[in-house]
Amino acid sequence: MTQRILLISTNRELAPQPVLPAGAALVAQALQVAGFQVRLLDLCFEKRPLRRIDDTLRTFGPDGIGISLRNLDNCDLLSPRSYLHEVKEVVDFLKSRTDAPVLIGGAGVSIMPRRVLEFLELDYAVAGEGEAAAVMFFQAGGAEERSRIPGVVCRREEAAPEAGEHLGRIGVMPRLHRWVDTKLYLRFEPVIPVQGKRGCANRCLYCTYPAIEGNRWRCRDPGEVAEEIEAAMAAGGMEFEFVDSVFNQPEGYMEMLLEKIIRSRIRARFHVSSLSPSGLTGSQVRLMERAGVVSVVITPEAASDATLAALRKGFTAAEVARAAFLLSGSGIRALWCFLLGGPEEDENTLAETIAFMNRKIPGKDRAFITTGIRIYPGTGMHETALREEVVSPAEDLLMPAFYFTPRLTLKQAQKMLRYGIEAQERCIFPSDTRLGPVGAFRRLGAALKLPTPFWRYSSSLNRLMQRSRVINRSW
Ligand code: B12
Ligand code: SF4
Repeated sequence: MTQRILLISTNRELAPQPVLPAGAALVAQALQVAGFQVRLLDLCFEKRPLRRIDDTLRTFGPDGIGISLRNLDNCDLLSPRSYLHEVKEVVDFLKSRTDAPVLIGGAGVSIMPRRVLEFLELDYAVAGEGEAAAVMFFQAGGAEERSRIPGVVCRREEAAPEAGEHLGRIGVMPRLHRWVDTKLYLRFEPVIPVQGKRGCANRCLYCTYPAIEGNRWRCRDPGEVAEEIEAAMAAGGMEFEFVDSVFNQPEGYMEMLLEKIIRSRIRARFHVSSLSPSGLTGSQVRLMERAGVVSVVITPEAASDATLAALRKGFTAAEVARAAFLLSGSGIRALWCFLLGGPEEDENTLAETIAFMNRKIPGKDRAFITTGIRIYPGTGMHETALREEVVSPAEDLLMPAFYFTPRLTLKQAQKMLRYGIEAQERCIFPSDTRLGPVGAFRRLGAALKLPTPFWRYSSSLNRLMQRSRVINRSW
């Protein structure tokens, strides 16, 4: 008899926008291709999630359960929130209703699989990508076989697992619309995620991506990516966001992908969730425009050489300025991301970054400013935080823990941002994205088919919210 597998996507975060559970859908598809009968239960918009789970367990009767955990927390030093307690409720409820084996995976799990298993009192997790591991797990005969699957971490076994599968190519063709009610998400911004590659070969001080996706680039065949986009367009999608760790690396891949899109005559709007200023050229910017890229999130994190070096970003403030120059001459809108308060940050470095925001970011662009850096185990940031006694070796870091430079106080930094940045309304802070009017505006924008990305309207929205005192930036 065919085994039935229920996959549950637990992410219910709506800020800065609800995100389609692309990872859970890929795992669902891989299981189906392997011959399982699969159902994906997406809890994002469920009013009574436990009741929905209960109903599904009764009607579907799964033989195995997969839980997808995308976010551990919101990474916000000023207003931290962990999602783990609500996931624990789901896990406890499942345990009270079924004995089916449970496997948990997702980006949040990959960052610290053993700690997640201990907190949730589960036995098996996948660290890294889940397509192959989930299939092998649910095909396995028993506990011993399960604990030998590459990428599977077993709570009861001390030994570290073999490295995750980190497949050379994605292997399964993503078909999000078959698994998820995409319309519910597109009400907030009509953009569908697409992955051109996995992994990142860089070594930035604080970053978890190599733990999640592997530490080398693994690019998909551009033809396969184009085919995925065409299939999503046939199902009604018109806008796509590349969610690659770094869109313009490794060298040459972005060009191959965009040229394929142009040759295939795909006429869609594209967004990029992470563009590096490193080595960006004018011809790359022009190619992006030709292929239909309308917005990029660019991630310099700082515009001071001392901070960039401490964060091990691998590029200089001059390269950041050059990227600003190139993008300002294009029709592409950029959201500039800054991560303030890292090692070496002081009044001078912060002043340099603020000067960059004032002088180099063009009026069409916005700045997304995060203060403080989430500390994750195994990263250089963790080593620094231990050395500087910001955290103790006993802290497991499962709940949000942050680094903020000892050379500045938070109040000082906030004051500098408040009085130093000239165009306050062009800045977005993480807490702004959680405000009620932002969600309402997103829905209105999608209903009226306003041009994307919706963060381009943040200045007007900020002014409105300041006036009606929904936000108060007096700090
Ligand atoms: C792109 C991105 C965004 C974009 C999303 C755009 C979009 N249209 O989708 C934006 C900017 C909106 C965003 C926002 C946020 N993000 Co984000 N995001 C990412 C990023 C770079 C890629 C995610 C992605 O789509 N991957 C592609 C899919 C296919 O991969 P996947 O989901 O990981 O799935 C694979 C595996 O995890 C596994 N898997 C998944 N589910 C399951 C289930 C089972 C059973 C198994 C076995 C395996 C498995 O198999 C899948 C296929 O191989 C990741 C970092 C990263 N490299 O993963 C951060 C990341 C997921 N985000 C993170 C966070 C924190 C957030 C925010 C909370 C930040 C904030 N405060 O605003 C919000 C939350 C938004 C929300 N509503 O949930 C964190 C989560 C970890 C943590 N610290 O808690 C990450 C890991 C980055 C980080 N800081 O380390 N994000
Ligand atoms: S911050 Fe970006 S470039 Fe640096 S290691 Fe992480 S994904 Fe790679």
